Amino acid sequence: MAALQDGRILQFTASALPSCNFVAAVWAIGLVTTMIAGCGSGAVAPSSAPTTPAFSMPTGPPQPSNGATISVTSTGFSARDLHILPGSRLTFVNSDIQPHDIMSDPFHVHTDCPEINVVGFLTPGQSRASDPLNTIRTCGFHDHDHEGDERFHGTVSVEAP
Ligand SMILES: [Cu+2]
Repeated sequence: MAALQDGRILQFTASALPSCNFVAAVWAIGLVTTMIAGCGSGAVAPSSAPTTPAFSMPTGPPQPSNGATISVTSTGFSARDLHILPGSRLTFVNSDIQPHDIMSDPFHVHTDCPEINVVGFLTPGQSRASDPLNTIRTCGFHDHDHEGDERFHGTVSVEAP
């Protein structure tokens, strides 16, 4: 029984190899490249099997909201990419046990969006809102005590509805 199975395997192998070798030889000299796929038995796997990558529909930019609240903890701002409607405010809540000092960018000079500078120094548990942000633009803000730390830096885009 075992001998019979071995015989079948040998017979199959012997008949399969020459055609594969022939196709490989033809491919090697560059005459026919598409014949490789016909060799079968997976001996020559297509190198570029088409795969369909997971594709999600683009969701578009975030819709601006009527103001936003950001809490500050020892690990930074709870939100660092905000989109609000013109005329609305950012409210900062100090949820830390340390004070934080909320200022507009740029670092050190704080001149970009003075509306944010009114938030300023917040003791633990304290909160304060910015002035209304009326101009369509993007403002950077940061904790002045953590300048250069990305976790304490954010941007708010004031966008038309
Ligand atoms: Cu600063």
